Amino acid sequence: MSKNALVTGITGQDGSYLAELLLEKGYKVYGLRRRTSTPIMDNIEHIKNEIEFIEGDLLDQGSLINAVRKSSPDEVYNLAAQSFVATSWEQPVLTGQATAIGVTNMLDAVRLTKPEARFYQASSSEMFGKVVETPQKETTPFYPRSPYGVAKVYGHWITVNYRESYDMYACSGILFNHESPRRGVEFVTRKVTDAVARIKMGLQSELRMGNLDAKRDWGFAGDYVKAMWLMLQQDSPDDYVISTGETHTVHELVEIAFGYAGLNWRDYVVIDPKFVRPAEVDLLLGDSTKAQEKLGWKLEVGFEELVKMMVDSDLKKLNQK
Ligand code: NAP
Ligand code: G4F
Repeated sequence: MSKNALVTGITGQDGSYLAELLLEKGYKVYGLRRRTSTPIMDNIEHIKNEIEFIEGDLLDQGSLINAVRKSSPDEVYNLAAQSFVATSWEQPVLTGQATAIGVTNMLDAVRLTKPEARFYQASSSEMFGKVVETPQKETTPFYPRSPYGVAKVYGHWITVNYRESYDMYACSGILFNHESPRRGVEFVTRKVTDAVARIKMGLQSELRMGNLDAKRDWGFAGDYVKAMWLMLQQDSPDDYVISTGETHTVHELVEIAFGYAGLNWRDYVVIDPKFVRPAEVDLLLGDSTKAQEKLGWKLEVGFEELVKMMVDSDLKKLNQK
């Protein structure tokens, strides 16, 4: 018998890779989708006919109950969120409503409608913020540095709380930054690779950026969604860090991306205070030993390969226009 999965955030980067993985595994995939005036489904255009969409929003409890009822899921992946850290200072309340309270709305919809469904919460390394130890692992205390990070800490603990209060199979995946050609263009990796392609094609002359000294543990989204699935296939629910165990500066990212296209980044990158954040997360470096040992999860794409994949994809997109 095939399993049913309900994925929130299906139009996003991770939702698209996870939907592909679940369809490959024979799942019936239901996707929660918000109604938008201009429907953009670039990430899932190629699989949209295989997905059953249910209209809903994390802010609308009734729509979530309806989604769980309609899909009768064996597994629920809660990926939806206001996920851009910089925006969380511009819209802190909305970020709290979607990224924090939205998790309770989803957990409660599952608890009331199909409590035996397995639940995955998309937690984040942003929760470690001003890190208190390096590398960061499951037991590292949180010290969030943005309204987004604060909201994710709430989402993490409410997931743990529902597991402990109601004996639900609920897992929190603490994922470090993961990227791909499907990453939104406002995030730093894609902002850089998109600009490199545009500059190479003569469509852009400079790239304005913020803090080049920040360090991140960047992996490939396609590898990370496999960990989400593995977390829901275990005998008992638990929380796991997913990371590469390598850290790189934004500066290195810029150098590799421009260099790969035969460009010197110094000729194009301009530091603009507009992109510097009110409070920064200076260093993220994860230790995913637990996931490797207990889930058998492993990394396939390394940092340099990832950056080159994204530059190639952005060049290809422009060449097709
Ligand atoms: P993303 O590309 O920004 O996708 C976010 C998704 O959430 C989109 O499908 C969006 O729908 C949906 N969404 C936003 N607000 C919603 C609401 N109120 N109701 C219903 N849907 C809503 O994010 P991602 O990179 O795939 O990340 C997936 C999840 O993992 C997020 O929770 C993110 O915070 C978390 N995470 C990401 C990373 C990373 O490095 N990528 C690391 C750790 C954790 P629309 O298309 O309609 O906007
Ligand atoms: O790509 P970013 O915007 O990602 P950030 O803030 O690390 O958050 C991402 O990863 C989290 C996991 O740790 C997720 F939870 C979250 O949803 C999101 O996916 O910025 C990365 C770094 C920051 O230090 C930022 O200050 O790049 C620095 N940066 C420097 N110049 C810039 C820029 N970031 C952006 N977006 N744009 C710039 O021009």
